[in-house]
Amino acid sequence: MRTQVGIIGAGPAGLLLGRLLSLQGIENVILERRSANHVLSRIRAGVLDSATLEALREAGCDQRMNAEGLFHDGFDIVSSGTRFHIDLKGLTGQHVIVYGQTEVTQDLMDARAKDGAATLYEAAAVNIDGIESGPARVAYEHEGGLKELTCDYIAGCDGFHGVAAKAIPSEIRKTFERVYPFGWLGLFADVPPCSHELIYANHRNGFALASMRSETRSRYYIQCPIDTDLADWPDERVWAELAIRLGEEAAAKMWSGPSLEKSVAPLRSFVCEPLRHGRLFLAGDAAHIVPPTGAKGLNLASADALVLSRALTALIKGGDSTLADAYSATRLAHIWKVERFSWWMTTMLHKFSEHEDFNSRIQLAELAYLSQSKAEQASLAENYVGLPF
Ligand code: RFL
Ligand code: PHB
Repeated sequence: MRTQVGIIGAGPAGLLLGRLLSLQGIENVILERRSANHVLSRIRAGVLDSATLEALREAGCDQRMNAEGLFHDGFDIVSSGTRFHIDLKGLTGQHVIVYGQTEVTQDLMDARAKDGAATLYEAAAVNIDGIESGPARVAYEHEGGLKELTCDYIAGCDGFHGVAAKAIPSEIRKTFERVYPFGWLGLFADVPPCSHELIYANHRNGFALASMRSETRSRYYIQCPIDTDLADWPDERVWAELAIRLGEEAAAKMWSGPSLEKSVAPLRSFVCEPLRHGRLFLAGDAAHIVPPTGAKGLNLASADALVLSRALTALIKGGDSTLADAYSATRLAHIWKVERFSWWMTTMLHKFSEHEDFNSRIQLAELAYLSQSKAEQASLAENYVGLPF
């Protein structure tokens, strides 16, 4: 099989890129290791910032998000039993939209089906070749056989465990990583949220987050040890711990119910440099991971897809390589700012030590300062709604 752009991965990065290229008349094929249903069933991001809003608008896939998404003008932080508000709208003039990654993915898959663009599901890329000399080739396993996709360019949108980043020679590829000493236990339930906006909590038992997917569906998280066995956390225990960590006001309004999904996710910061080598370009989690505290992973993937679609369009349709040559540096300048913000939110809100040590006092001082300083709130807010890129 031959195409102009071979895309590995049908997560948000791959699907957005594919749609934006199809709108420009550029032929592309997506190879996805999992089934469409599996991709659609992964409950992940929920908060969309300006990057995803812009990308979905440009992709013509924002109608349902605008109709069904929840527009949030702020969120609350609870620290030492005190709850304070971050007024995103007042501080930046912008809002975020709560609309699940599963819905974004569904909308992009529907658009792709209408475009008639090819997606091979249960097709796992196993090897990448020819990115320096061309033609670029992706070897993949599909329907019991080993096949090959030949393309002008390859977009590695295959997430953190993908194969694309590893095709950049090790003497060129440099990675930066921080693994946090805890995870998030997430619980999804068919109950109304305990507040009309999100609540992030720093508690001596650890971090907690109250989020949602709609007026009737709640998404909650608690910080937990990385080796947590879900069998030790029946729903009742999770609800009880949420009530403690989120504070009395939230607990009084909290509806509990059976979980529809419960899982533990690790927290990691990771960047792979550069994002381009020859005919291979990386986008999304394949190139970088942020801990979810700042709600930025999907939004970074959207920004990558938007910038990459413009670069590939100029290259393929206009023969102009300026944007493609600048892709890695342009994106890394933004990515590192978002890495910093996600690390900072994580550091400020999680419990790192059993002891009340220097770091935990600094953390409390930071939260007290944040609760009082409009200047620090403005800094948080402009990062949360999405920095320009
Ligand atoms: P994805 O979504 O992981 O998609 C990559 C796809 O590539 C496929 N794949 C392969 N296909 C073919 N051949 C191979 N060899 C392949 N290897 C892998 C995979 O099957 C998969 O379908 O990456 P993408 O597209 O870059 O999108 C990134 C986002 O999914 C991710 O950053 C966010 O979900 C992160 N995230 C959040 N981001 C936000 O912006 N806001 C949030 O509120 C937010 N909350 C979260 C999150 C992530 C979480 N977890 C579980 C890590 C909350 C959580 C709990
Ligand atoms: C979510 O709703 O899944 C969510 C919201 C905010 C975050 C992370 C995850 O910071």
